[in-house]
Amino acid sequence: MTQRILITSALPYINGIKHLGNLTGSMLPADVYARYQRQRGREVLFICATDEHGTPAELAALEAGQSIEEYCAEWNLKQKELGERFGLSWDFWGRSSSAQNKALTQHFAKVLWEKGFLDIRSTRQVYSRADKRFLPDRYVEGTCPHCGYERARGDQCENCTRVLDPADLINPRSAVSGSTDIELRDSKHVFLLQSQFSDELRAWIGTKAEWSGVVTSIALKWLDEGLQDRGITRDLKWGVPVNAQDWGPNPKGEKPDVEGLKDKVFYVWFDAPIEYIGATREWADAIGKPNEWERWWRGSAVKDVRYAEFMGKDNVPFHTVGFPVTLLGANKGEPIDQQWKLVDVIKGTNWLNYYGGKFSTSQKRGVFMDSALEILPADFWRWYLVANSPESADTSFTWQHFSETVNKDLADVLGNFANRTLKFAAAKFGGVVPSGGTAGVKEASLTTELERRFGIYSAFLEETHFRKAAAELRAIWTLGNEYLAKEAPWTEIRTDKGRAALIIRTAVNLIRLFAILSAPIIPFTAEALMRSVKLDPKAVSWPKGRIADELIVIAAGAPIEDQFAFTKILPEQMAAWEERFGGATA
Ligand code: B3M
Ligand code: ZN
Repeated sequence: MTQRILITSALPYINGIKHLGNLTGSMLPADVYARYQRQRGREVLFICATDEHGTPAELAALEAGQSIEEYCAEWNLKQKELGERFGLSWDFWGRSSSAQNKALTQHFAKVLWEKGFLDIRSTRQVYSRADKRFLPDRYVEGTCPHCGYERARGDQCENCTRVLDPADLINPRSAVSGSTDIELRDSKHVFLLQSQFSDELRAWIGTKAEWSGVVTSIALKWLDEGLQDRGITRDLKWGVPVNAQDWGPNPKGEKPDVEGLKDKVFYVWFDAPIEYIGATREWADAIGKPNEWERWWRGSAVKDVRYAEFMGKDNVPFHTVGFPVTLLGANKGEPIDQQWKLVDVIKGTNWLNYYGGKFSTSQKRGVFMDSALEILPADFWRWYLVANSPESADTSFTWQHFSETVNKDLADVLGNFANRTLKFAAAKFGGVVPSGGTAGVKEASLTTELERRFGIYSAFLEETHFRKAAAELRAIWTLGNEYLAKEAPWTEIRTDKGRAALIIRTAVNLIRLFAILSAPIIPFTAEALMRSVKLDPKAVSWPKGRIADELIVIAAGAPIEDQFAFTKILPEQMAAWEERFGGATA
């Protein structure tokens, strides 16, 4: 097994605060995986960044009365701060508008052109004279020719879901200004010849047996429908400029139409995945080792790095087709030490809904990262979102379900176990780990069961099945609770103080073990648990040997805290939040 693990989560778009659906689909599972792999002692690089180009960012900046540069700089920092407060343990948080990404994006375009995988075509684009700009399809509005809906967008009618072309719309107008002073103009654009890669992609996807069903089926659906060549440039100002003047001749000996391609930028979905590499380069520059990024992306990385990508299912096509074509194209004819690393594992998640409907940034529907942290600590959310991760099907958030899950699992099972143990030790053993007694058959069977579940739990984490992993972790905590309830040290102490001491010593060691095993999912709670038994909160290496050895780490005489406090969500709080965020009525 390789020891170098590269992890990326889909790059959150720059325009504002992300909702819990965004968090649970990409950033959170990537973090759980990164934390787990670090605990295993593997070399991990966990990269994320804001995705900053494209029209929505431009329009958001306009609305905020800021320059696009100011707007992006501000929101990049805000998103970073919120992510860190959620415990997202990125090794680097970059920006797709960085100089590093610009250089790489332009590099890939040049290479792809010179290898014959780009084509320049003339297209008809909507130009708004009032706005003095070309309009992307979705910023043209008009009446749907199929159903008569008056606010259909140029790419699709929301009402009847038919896919449209802006030219189909009746009474077309600019969604930016509302102006009807628009026309179709010819414009040159660069196309990525994806259609040439169908067979190669199919063969490549065929080797990925470990991908989840939703990822493979979405990828294959695109291939089955016939891969279209894709326009990778746009008539915009904000983005990576098309550098056609730097391109040499293609294999047919043709030079690009430099004049026709001036004033264009690359399409945001072309440069955004390249930012995975770009951000790695930003990281390498930031740590003062400018060549270090190559170890993760080129040459030896192809074999020695295991690369995992995390994303919501809507992003799957771009990661199973678009980005791989960029890399496969660039790799064509290159020796192995010049090749780019392609992804090994794609983890795609289904939707987390809010009361059965979509979380929506534009409609402000659902719970967003900032307000979530305003009302509760990060681990409440982390636990709920991982334990109910929409891994095999869409799932629905409700305040009721959220409160029940968190209260039951974190307070009644985990928190209560730690608290009862510490309180009893304080009351009966002077607040230190008591000596006396020897482990017997009860401890042996506890250990056997822990060992078995620990193996399953580790395997689920390794395979990125986090929802199942959380269920297994909950079962592990329950073993502790059951042990305490059955062995009842509060009864034993009346007749056999040594036995009671042994039970509490075992339970204190279980607090440490539970902290270590919980750290990937609820890192803040894990630290608090470690502190409650007066251990270094960061000393959470994954158990390597037998679980029995983990249960004798904290020896008799060691000092411990006298309680472990864990808040519960009260019914009146839940009712207030339901009201504030609009539960079923949202
Ligand atoms: N920014 C996700 C989105 O906004 C998109 C992901 C890019 S990953 C390279 O839907
Ligand atoms: Zn329609």
